[in-house]
Amino acid sequence: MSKVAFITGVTGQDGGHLAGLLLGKGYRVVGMVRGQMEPSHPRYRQIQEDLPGVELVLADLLDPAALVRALSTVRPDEVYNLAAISHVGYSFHNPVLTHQVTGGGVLNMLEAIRAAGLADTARFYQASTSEMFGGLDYNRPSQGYDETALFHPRSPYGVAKLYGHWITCNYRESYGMHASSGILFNHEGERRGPEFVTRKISQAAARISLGKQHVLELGNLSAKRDWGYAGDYVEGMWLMLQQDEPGDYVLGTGEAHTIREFCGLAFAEVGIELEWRGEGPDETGVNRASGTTVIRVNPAFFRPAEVDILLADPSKAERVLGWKRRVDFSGLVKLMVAHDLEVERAGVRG
Ligand code: NAP
Ligand code: G4F
Repeated sequence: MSKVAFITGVTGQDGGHLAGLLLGKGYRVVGMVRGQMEPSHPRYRQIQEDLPGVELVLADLLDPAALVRALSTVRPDEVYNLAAISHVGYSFHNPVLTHQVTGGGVLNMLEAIRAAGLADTARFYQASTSEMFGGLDYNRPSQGYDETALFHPRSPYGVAKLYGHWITCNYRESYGMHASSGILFNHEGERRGPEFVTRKISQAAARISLGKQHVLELGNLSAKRDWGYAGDYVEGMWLMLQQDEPGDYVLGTGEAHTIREFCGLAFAEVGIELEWRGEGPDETGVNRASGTTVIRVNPAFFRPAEVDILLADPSKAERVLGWKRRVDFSGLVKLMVAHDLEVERAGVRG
């Protein structure tokens, strides 16, 4: 009998990578989708074409009864809760919804597992985040955040995720559930949504090199992130649920780079050498060969509170899970730009 996995957020970046990984391991994979369309609707054709074999079930993190129905029918061995409002900037504009979905949604999932009678058998993964650390000076960004570092979230998203993290720990301690929390640093790739900075840059580099776009507008260029490849991180999620005991694990690379550095590598991939001129909101990225401005700052993308630096110390995951990232920073930029060049040349969005 093959194992059964239930993935919320299957239409997202990580959901796609994880579904592919689990199908490859012989799992029966059921992905939860929301919205008013039936799972057979063409909107979901992309998942089904991309990952044939993923079954879809209709429910929403905000609808507890629908979650109980879905879980009672599927009766999974492993539940991966990846669904969330996941964009930090958006969470400042819609904090109440973020609190309900990204925070309260975790509680709805845990309660639904109990109500479906699966608390003793199903293993649970919660998608926690490095945004819970926040990155203030009195914390310890220079040595990297591990599982014992202090939390100090800096956005409604980070605060909601912290609730999700602690309620997962609480259900593990209260009901003995095999509930694990992956504290994941930024991970990117060809499935990343274009609203996140790395994909916005890789798409723009491809489009500008092909003459389809002139300028890329960005916010804070000096923020540093610990960026890895999403394909490596879903392997870590799976490993967490294969352990005898549940636990919390940081996944990251141990290297942090600025948005400026990401831009420099991405534009170099399409043959544009960038020169940075000016400072603050007047800073621009200029094509050194042509003298044309290809990047400028738009303060509309600044956040009310910023996380200046995120740096991981993933040594527990490396030691206990045997997890190791395979793709490094320059490899990540290369694969994203190569993908977007192919998509833009073919004239379809992907
Ligand atoms: P993503 O691409 O933004 O995907 C989010 C998913 O959540 C989508 O499938 C979305 O479905 C679903 N969703 C949103 N609201 C929902 C609701 N009310 N009910 C059911 N589903 C809902 O996110 P991701 O990058 O794959 O990240 C996966 C998870 O890891 C998220 O929880 C994120 O916060 C967390 N995380 C991500 C990173 C990272 O760097 N990627 C790092 C740390 C933690 P629709 O298609 O219907 O919108
Ligand atoms: O790509 P971002 O929007 O990702 P952010 O805020 O780090 O959040 C991502 O990673 C978290 C893990 O640490 C996840 F939990 C979360 O779900 C999400 O996947 O922004 C990265 C940095 C920020 O400092 C932002 O201010 O890039 C800066 N930035 C500069 N210009 C921009 C832009 N971010 C976006 N989205 N768009 C810009 O134009």
